[in-house]
Amino acid sequence: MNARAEYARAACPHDCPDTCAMRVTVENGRAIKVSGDPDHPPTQGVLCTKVSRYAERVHHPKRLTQPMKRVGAKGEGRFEPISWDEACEIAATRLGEIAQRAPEAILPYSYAGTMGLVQGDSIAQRFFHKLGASRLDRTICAAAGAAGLRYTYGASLGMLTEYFAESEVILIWGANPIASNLHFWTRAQEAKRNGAKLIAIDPYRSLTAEKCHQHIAPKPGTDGALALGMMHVLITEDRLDHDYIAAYTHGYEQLKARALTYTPARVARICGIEEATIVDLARLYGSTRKASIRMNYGLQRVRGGGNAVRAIACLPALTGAWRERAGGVLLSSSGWAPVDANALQRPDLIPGWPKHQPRIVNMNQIGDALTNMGDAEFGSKIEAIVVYNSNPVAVAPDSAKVAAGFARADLFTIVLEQFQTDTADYADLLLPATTQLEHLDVHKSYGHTYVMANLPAIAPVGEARPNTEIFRSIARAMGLTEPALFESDEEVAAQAFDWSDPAFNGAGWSTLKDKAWIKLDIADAPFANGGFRTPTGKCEFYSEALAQAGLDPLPDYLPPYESAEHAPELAARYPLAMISPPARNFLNSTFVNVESLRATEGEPHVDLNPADAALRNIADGDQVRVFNDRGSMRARARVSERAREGLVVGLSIWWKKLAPDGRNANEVTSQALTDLGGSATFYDCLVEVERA
Ligand SMILES: Nc1nc2c(c(=O)[nH]1)N[C@H]1C(S)=C(S)[C@@H](COP(=O)(O)OP(=O)(O)OC[C@H]3O[C@@H](n4cnc5c(=O)[nH]c(N)nc54)[C@H](O)[C@@H]3O)O[C@H]1N2
Ligand SMILES: Nc1nc2c(c(=O)[nH]1)N[C@H]1C(S)=C(S)[C@@H](COP(=O)(O)OP(=O)(O)OC[C@H]3O[C@@H](n4cnc5c(=O)[nH]c(N)nc54)[C@H](O)[C@@H]3O)O[C@H]1N2
Ligand code: SF4
Ligand SMILES: [Mo]
Repeated sequence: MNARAEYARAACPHDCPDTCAMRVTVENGRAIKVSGDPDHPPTQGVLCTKVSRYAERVHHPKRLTQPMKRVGAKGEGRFEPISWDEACEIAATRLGEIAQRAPEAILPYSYAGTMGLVQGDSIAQRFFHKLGASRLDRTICAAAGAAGLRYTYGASLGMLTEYFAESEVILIWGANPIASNLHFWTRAQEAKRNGAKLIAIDPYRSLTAEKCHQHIAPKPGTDGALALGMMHVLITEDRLDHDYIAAYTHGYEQLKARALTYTPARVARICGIEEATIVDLARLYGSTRKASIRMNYGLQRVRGGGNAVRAIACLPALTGAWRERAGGVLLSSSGWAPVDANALQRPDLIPGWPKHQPRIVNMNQIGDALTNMGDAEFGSKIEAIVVYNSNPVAVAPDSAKVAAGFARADLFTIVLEQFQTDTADYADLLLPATTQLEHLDVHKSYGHTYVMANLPAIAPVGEARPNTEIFRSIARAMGLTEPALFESDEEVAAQAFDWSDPAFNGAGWSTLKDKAWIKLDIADAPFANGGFRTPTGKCEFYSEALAQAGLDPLPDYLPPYESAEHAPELAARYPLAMISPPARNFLNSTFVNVESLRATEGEPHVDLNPADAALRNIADGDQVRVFNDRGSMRARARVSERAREGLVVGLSIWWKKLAPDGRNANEVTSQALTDLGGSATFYDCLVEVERA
């Protein structure tokens, strides 16, 4: 508890670009209120609905408070309490035996249940590295976009959120900030009040799209073509900043040749929108340098996601929008924070490193990895999986396979959780984890440029332990002695960043701990004079690195795997494109079990266009079955123009066991990977819908 105030200072741990600063009011050892810190500029005193209810989640009657071992069948969710000593002994014996014989048969599986650098990636990674376990490619969300930015700008870098408020034109592209990036929306509204024009580019009329001046609804997965079509207009009408292009970009002539093949007429056919819409959009975008783009990850969950991000990222370098602090692109700002990943994760602990590199399993293919590995083709079998900060049985694609994998009788499964999720039901050992109010952490943000500290506000609930402490306990039970495994959370936090980086201006861990956040020192208009982190130091329209990898060095449009263009036979059987973006009151599958928030979402729905509904004799409010060759789910139909023709939208991600049919949207999504980065393709998914 902060000595100078009646509240403790915390950082929101969730996978959300806003990384809010929170004030926690504590009474008699219980958190009774969580509110947004008015002093933290990005938070401006406001939390979203979900996290305003955080005390309800932390002290929820169904919090896991004791270690447990499975007594029922896998998936049934029946457990009995055991002591921590017994739990660690079981874990140590099984993991120790496997590690001695076949370390790569152990797989850690984690994502961003907490974005904290300490409870996310530190002691856990060190522990698995020390064992020589398989490594996880953490690609379920943003890997295509990250690769797109890396090949274009050199890292996940973008505009500073503050300055969107000064933009004259804002494209909100594949993003739904009212649901998923609230504090950006505040900036966009400031801009709107100052006269800016807001345009949403989204196949779905989202909560955000309906509040913009214009909503352009292309078919999902066609954004790369739209960006190239805009370039066509910018080039043929000479709405370019030739000086910027000459000084700070690489490969303009090649990009020009590519873009000239994307005539507005061709792009209109690909995207399913009017030719004039493309031309007008490009003209408006090219008419001012104070033009900004808030891209978000919604547009990169398709085959061509990496290329689409690359194409869009080229736009402000063509028009010179990067010269203005109110111009440019923001997809992620996470690359501005100088995280010291090697210090946190210690890959050097891997036996034989760097000559020996344990295999990498792509987390999007966990269904195949758990069910097919052990066949010669797929490498040796996964014998143990340790899940923390993630709920793969609900969130990973091709869910029937994921569940089948977790149901394997011969798989040893440990789940570290706050709640008994769909995944927890399959655990052999279910270990209670603390929440953000109970442990220490440090954070960077992917939506602003502050780093944050989170200090514990209350003692752990029940016998819950921080992830770090759980891995320290198992390591101790295994008899491991490597000192890096036993560092305290604060010692780890102090190593999370490279404090010598000029962005810190001399500040260190003690400053961060004392002040709760530090604004990184970054130029207002970061690329006004170039300074990209690519090999050429320029914005790389043409990427030599891509060429060397045998990939297309220029951005292009790749039709979705599951589209009439790419798979006409599949499209004949399954003519509707399904997307399953976040519901406003859930955060991925987190909060689905908080009753007040689930009540607001009601029940699983799918949005359908009236034309598609009529063709299938479906009325608003009917129960429908959504299906393809991978599986099916049920939902209540909402028939409206929100979904463009040919589109089905199932807001997500429901806990399967809290849905009436025990299923969610991931029954139909696929394990196919994106063009760049090996990301998931949740929104590249053809289905059919029928009345149930
Ligand atoms: N309330 C809430 N907030 C969240 C989350 C949550 O679950 N709930 N999740 C968090 C996480 S992990 C992430 S990654 C972000 C995700 O948030 P965003 O990055 O904003 O991404 P999505 O919500 O996946 O999609 C945003 C919009 O893109 C649209 N979209 C889908 N496919 C396409 C396409 O092909 N092209 C275009 N142009 N648009 C498309 C969707 O209809 C949706 O309205 O939000 C974070 N914040
Ligand atoms: N159909 C469909 N599927 C999707 C998406 C989609 O848009 N559509 N979005 C995808 C995206 S963008 C993402 S990022 C993934 C998200 O997938 P996940 O990262 O798995 O996110 P959550 O479902 O929120 O699950 C996080 C879990 O971590 C737990 N947790 C939180 N903090 C801690 C902690 O400190 N310790 C431990 N041990 N556990 C903790 C929470 O209780 C929660 O159950 O889902 C993906 N899946
Ligand atoms: S989920 Fe996002 S908007 Fe909500 S409190 Fe956390 S960081 Fe802020
Ligand atoms: Mo995500």
